[in-house]
Amino acid sequence: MSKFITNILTLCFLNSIWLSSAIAADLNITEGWVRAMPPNMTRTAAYMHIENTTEKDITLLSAKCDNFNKVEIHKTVIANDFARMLPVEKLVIPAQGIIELKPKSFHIMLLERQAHLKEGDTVDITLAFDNDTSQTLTLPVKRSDQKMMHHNH
Ligand SMILES: [Cu+2]
Repeated sequence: MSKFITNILTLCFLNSIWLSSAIAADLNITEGWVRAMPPNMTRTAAYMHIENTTEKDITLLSAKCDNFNKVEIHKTVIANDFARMLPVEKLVIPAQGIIELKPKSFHIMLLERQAHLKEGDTVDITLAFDNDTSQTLTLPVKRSDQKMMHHNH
C-alpha cells in the first residue's frame, strides 16, 4: 500500500474518532429500549431519552434500522379517549433540553419487520441529526410491562 493511501486512511480513521466524540458530547442518549413483539406483529416501537447538552437546538431528522423496511418518527395523541399515532417529520431537541421518547408519546416507529424480535435480542438503530451527525444505538428488546414496573415505583 502506498504511503499516500495509508495517510488518507489514517486521516479518515482519526476523523471518525473525532466525529463520534463530538456527537457524544452534544447528545446524550440513554434509557433506550425496543418493545418486544408478539410473533404475529410486524411493527413495534423504540424508546429513549435524548438530551441536548449544547446551546443550540438539534433536530432528529430520520432513523433507520436494518431489521425493519420502514422507520418513522411518531407521536401518540389522545383525542376522545382514543390513542392515535401520527408521523412527525422531525423532532427538535431543544438547547440544554431533553426529549423523552416513551409509550403514549414520541417514539421511533419500526414498521415492516424482517425477522421476529424477542425479549433479550438487541436492535441497532441509527439516528440522523441536522448537525450532520448520526449515532447508532444498540438497544435491548424488552417487554413493556417490565419497563412500566421499573418506572412506577
Ligand atoms: Cu407509532
